[in-house]
Amino acid sequence: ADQEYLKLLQHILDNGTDKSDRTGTGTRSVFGYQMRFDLSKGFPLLTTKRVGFKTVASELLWFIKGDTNIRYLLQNKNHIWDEWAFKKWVESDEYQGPEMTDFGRRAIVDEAFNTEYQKELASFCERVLNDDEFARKYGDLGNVYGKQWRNWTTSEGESLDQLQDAINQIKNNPDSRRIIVNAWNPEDVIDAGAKGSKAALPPCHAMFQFYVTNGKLSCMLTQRSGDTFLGIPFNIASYALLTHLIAHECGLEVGEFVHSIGDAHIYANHFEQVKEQLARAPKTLPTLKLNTNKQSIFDFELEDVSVEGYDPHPSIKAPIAV
Ligand code: THF
Repeated sequence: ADQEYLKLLQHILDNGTDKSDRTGTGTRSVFGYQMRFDLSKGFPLLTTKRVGFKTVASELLWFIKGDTNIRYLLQNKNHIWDEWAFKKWVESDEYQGPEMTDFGRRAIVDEAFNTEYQKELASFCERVLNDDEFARKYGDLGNVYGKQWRNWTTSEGESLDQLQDAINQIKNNPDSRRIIVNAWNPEDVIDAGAKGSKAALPPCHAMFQFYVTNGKLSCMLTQRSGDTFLGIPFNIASYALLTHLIAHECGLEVGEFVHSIGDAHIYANHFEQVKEQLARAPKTLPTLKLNTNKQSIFDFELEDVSVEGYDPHPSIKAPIAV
């Protein structure tokens, strides 16, 4: 798995074009890239840097529950979505604290501001954890993944459970070429991130499709935009875990995870980290352990999933672009 991923990093460094972006950080990027991971050869959690499996798993279980409020993530010490909820809070009329405009970029370049920002962000997380009313209002990211997967609202006001439908199709009509879950809802995406919008940001992993052959379940993800150093390792592990969970429920073995990316980029402030990772030798992949007393993916909790034999190189820190 590492080889396939390292090849993408090298490909972007060698062939990408330097391009400005929404966050003002600057990226090097390529357009249109596909990776394949044979899930029967080990669980694709990168070994050339440590990737937090519990963080991947709690995020995925949060999507599967149909939850869009970061409170569940915080309860599981998962902080990868904090900035997006925090952004809604500091842009609201109710916010009275220090000026936080453009906090993501300023936190990186201004040490004094960063101290103030970290303090403000920590107290925001405390409030989401402890204040129900506040959490309802400001912990929610709106119509993001969990909502679209489990509770897509139709033009008639009905609710669709795309994930349950996909599982039903895998069980009952496995040759189907229509086993798709779509997170890209044009109506919600059009002004995503703007003040008062229905979604905090448009989905990066926009749609996925399942394929069954020879008793094996494969999954292909179509991702519009990929933060190759920070996000992609999470996305690979997340969809690999999802494929395992659904295969388990449906009594299938795992096949391949195919990862298609539109704009695959490396942020300019990740170049040093990427070079460090490229110099490392891949190790043996871990194996995934699922609690076999559970059947339905909707019953799985964090303690029901783990990896065995994970002995990666150390983690490599990098700033996230917001
Ligand atoms: N925005 C950007 N710029 N990149 C992304 O990958 C991204 N995501 C989600 C939404 N917006 C995005 C959030 N996913 C980390 C990993 C995934 C994230 C956000 C942050 C991260 O910082 N990882 C660190 C430490 C994580 C930890 O706490 O264990 C790492 O070293 O991997 C794409 O889905």
